[in-house]
Amino acid sequence: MTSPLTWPELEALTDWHIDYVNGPTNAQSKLRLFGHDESEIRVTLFRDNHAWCPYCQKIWLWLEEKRIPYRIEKVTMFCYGEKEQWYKRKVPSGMLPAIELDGKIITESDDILIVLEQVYGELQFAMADPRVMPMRRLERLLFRAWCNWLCYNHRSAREETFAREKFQEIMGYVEEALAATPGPYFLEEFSTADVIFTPYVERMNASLYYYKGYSMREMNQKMSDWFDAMESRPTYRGTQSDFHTHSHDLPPQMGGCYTNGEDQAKACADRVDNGPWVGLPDVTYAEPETTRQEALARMLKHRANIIRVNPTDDATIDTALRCALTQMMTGEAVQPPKGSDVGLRYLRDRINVPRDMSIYAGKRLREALESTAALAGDRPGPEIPVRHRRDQNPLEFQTPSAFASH
Ligand SMILES: N[C@@H](CCC(=O)N[C@@H](CS)C(=O)NCC(=O)O)C(=O)O
Repeated sequence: MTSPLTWPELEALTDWHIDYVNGPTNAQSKLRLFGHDESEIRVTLFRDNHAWCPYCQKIWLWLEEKRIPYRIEKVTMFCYGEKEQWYKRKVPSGMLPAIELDGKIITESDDILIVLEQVYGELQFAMADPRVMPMRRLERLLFRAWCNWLCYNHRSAREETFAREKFQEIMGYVEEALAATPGPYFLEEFSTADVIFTPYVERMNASLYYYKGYSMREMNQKMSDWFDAMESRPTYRGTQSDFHTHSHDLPPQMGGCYTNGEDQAKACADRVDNGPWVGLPDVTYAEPETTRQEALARMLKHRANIIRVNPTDDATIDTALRCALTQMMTGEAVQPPKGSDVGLRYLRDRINVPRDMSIYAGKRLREALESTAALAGDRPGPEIPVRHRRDQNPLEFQTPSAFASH
């Protein structure tokens, strides 16, 4: 094939759609009913636009597991844009997450879960249950060991090793806790304890691979079984991010993430940045058949804004994107226009999972963008900033077309 498909030809290749209101957990939903009537809604969840905030993921997952009807309002985080005035009037600190329950605002993720379980019942066990409390403490211990390893510029190899060993020591306790239950979860059954662990272990798995060359999921058998069990849940799959997204969303949120500079870390980071993405230990469930159709549908929906914000001129990137999408859908490589390598890699580096699409769809799209970019040249895209992510300001996508389906 020498020329790319046209946009209408591409449109004919996907009929991917999901039910945002009653279907599987999805980052794009603004309303969740689970078969209830809209009049039954008592809760609004305020969470960050990009699904980067770990504490928001906790509440999101809990509500999805309990199948509580709720609305979602998305708010901008400081690291990628300006906080909405309407949100500051509700929550003056601007902190996320928050819920509005029967008109009352509640902040602090643990307090939110406690209030929610008073209203809707526990997710298997109460937050204050004597079986849950030690798991909550263990999660915080692991969190601190992770921060101490990842977020400090260790000046000597000795300091770096000490931080790694401390983390591995706490991981050992986590392994023991998981081994002490009959199934793969933190308590006898899936429960609030698993929800509490989810956001940060997902971020640890990604960041330690990228910055330290340490594959948490592959090095800890029980943790690996836990991830596999979580991935069997459509709720978790809907909130699940990938290594690329977290490796680059964490630095501004954490105040910096530091590589140990080892060859292993460099190789891991190179794979996360440049592929191949399929096969990375950020997901192990079998790839659904519709992932390319999903990636295409999401691209079609946002293509006007995607083209507008791209650093390459509109006509060139328009053609180049169609080349990449044609390749993704037909398997045939199409030579993109000269000079489009930078623009294609700009987009490759800014696909966000699960904000834009599911984990495998993200991998397939990155793959198509990279293989097409490689035909045009080897120039990298503009560097991904580490102190802020204003390159991801959601205002750029807030046009009527972006909200057409809501
Ligand atoms: N202890 C709070 C922590 C919440 C928190 O740190 N939220 C961060 C995002 S992860 C936040 O809203 N920061 C303001 C911003 O980034 O805009 C909780 O558990 O809810």
